[in-house]
Amino acid sequence: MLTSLYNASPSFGNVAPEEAFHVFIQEISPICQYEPADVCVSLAMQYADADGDGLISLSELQDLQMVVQAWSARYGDSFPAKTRSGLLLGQFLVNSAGLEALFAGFDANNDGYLSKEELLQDTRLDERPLGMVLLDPDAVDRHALASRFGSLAPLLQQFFPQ
Ligand SMILES: [Ca+2]
Ligand SMILES: [Ca+2]
Repeated sequence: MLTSLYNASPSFGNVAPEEAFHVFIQEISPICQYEPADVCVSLAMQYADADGDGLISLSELQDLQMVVQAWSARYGDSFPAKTRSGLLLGQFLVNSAGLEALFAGFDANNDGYLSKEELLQDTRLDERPLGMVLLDPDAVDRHALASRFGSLAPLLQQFFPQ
């Protein structure tokens, strides 16, 4: 099991945040591939939750976005083409929708924090790994999920043929 050593907090010894993130990704990848989705989601949340209050604030999400950008700029060339295009698509969607709007779309109780329940409000987790759950139309309310992307919703709907 991972420790909370790897989180997005600025002080991680002398290691640049994108290096720490690179280590984290290598550790979490097999877990997310093979373990039940909840384990993967919990670890990802723990990573983003720099102040350890169990919730994700907008500034924690903005910090994470910067780390991910630095990480893909530094390591992106070594990724397989499929991973690289997935990352670019993800960054495009987040940038286009706007991180703040996206945050608000998931913050169901409007308290300025994202809980795990809010992040997963369109998804029904089971014992399968996250990738399999997300590909299962019966486990994800894709229309609800797409609607959180505001003006990008119609574009996203096209990825989800019903
Ligand atoms: Ca937090
Ligand atoms: Ca909330």
